[in-house]
Amino acid sequence: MADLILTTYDWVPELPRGSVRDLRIRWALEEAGLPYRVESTSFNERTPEHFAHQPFGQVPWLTDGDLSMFESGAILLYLGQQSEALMPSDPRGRSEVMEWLFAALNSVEMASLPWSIFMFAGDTTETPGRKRLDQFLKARLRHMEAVLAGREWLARTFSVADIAMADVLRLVDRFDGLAAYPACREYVARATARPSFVKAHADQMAHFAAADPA
Ligand SMILES: N[C@@H](CCC(=O)N[C@@H](CS)C(=O)NCC(=O)O)C(=O)O
Repeated sequence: MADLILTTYDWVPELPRGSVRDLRIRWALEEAGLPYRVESTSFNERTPEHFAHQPFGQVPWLTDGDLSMFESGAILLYLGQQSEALMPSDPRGRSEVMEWLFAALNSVEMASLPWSIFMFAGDTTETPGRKRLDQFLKARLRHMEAVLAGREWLARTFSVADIAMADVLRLVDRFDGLAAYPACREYVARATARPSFVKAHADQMAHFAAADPA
């Protein structure tokens, strides 16, 4: 039996399927060829056991024997330390991956997530706050466009930083927010064409579909 156990919800509504963050972890596990299995926790009832693993009642979390870890970025770093396919072991290579992993979550997703919450809700009302949010995201995308125009992956080779960044940008692309940023779009297409992503995505879709009422 695999020691690595990834926990996600047993079911989610249609809208977030394909974007639930267990996908980042599935993607990394597939990329590294690490054996793992997936377990479910109830979406409708957040139990005390759920909060013991994830204090916000969210998913994903990963257990490795008696170690339990939440936050997709932390889990990606943990897995990165276990496979050169996810993060190089030399100090320079490792620091490049770490800085871009944090940039994905703390500089880009920080702007893209509030934006996508409005998009998920279908709210395009031009309020002053919304305008500021659009500008905030555009500024981040403009800089990412310049970076990605000059390189294939964020660090020397494909890494957990790309898993995080491509997943963050993928959600923006879902709402056509990358239309003016061709290098970002090509990067997302390049990353999501990897067999590891294709399998991770299909597995997540199948996992939630299996729990749909017949
Ligand atoms: N920062 C956390 C965010 C986790 C998160 O937002 N999980 C979502 C699914 S993608 C969730 O559980 N949403 C349900 C909720 O917040 O109640 C991470 O990256 O792991």
